[in-house]
Amino acid sequence: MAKPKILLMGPYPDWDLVDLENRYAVHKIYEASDRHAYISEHGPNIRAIATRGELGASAALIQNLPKLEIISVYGVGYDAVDLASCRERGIRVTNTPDVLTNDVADLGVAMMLCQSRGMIGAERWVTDGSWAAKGLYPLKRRVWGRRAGVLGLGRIGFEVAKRLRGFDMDIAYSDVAEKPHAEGMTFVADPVALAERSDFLFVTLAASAATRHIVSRDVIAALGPEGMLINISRASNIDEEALLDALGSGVLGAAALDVFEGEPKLNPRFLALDNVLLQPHHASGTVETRKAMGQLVRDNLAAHFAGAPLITPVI
Ligand code: 8YV
Repeated sequence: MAKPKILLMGPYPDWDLVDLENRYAVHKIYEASDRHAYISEHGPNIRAIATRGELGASAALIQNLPKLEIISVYGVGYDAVDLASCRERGIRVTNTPDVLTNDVADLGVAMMLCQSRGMIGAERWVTDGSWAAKGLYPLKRRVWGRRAGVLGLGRIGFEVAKRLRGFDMDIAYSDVAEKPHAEGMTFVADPVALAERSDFLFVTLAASAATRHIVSRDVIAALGPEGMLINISRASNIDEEALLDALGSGVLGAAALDVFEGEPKLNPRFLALDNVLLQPHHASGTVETRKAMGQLVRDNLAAHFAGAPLITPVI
């Protein structure tokens, strides 16, 4: 029997690619110089898409794939997949929850520590000779015992909060409703009120049209000149222009960001700021987690083509 044809939206490590190429006729759209021509040629026979969380599948793409049955997302976030089109056509969607939760939480907390203690600048202070020439490194701000806010107490937000407890922090959270498992944390429904009572605000909510710019100009101003915003979710959750304005003017103290509008191309205004820590969307980027994510992508595809229940279905 002919191998099912699948479309890869972005590159995968060899430990996934070898298996994918064994099982499927793999079409790598990211290698095509003319994507429209590529889809016109191969689109009619594509039965599955494997894609990264932040790349996804638009309504226009889905429309050009009449035989599409499943989209297997390499990531927990599936905001880049047009779910309405999938629902309409009965196309299944899977993601990779749980396996990446701890690594994403680790990076969020690491960014808080790194930024608050000025570790990047401190290394430069050593390597550029400032330590020897100028003496002591400027004092930075403490983390332990301070106030943290978690915007979105899902799997990742919960793991962030669990880690913050180890720093004896006063933790509050916002979510659509109070969570039963949030012992020792204060529920604050309004994101502005949450920001007002936080020194560090973690953005950990799944992105959707409903959460777009939930971190608004008002939330950013409420966090204030001593506050730090840490984003390990999606850029769309934050009003990025407002964030850039606030970082530039000192309305907001600092930020630590793993995700950006239009990434991997950043708004150049970010590069001119000295109060932001910039990371290349790698919160899930450990060998262990990426292997587990790849395995789930492949297991979901295999289950689908074997007519078995999907492992981690979204729809
Ligand atoms: C990316 C992510 O998928 O889980 C998500 O939603 O954004 C990430 O894990 C990963 O960086 C691969 O590009």
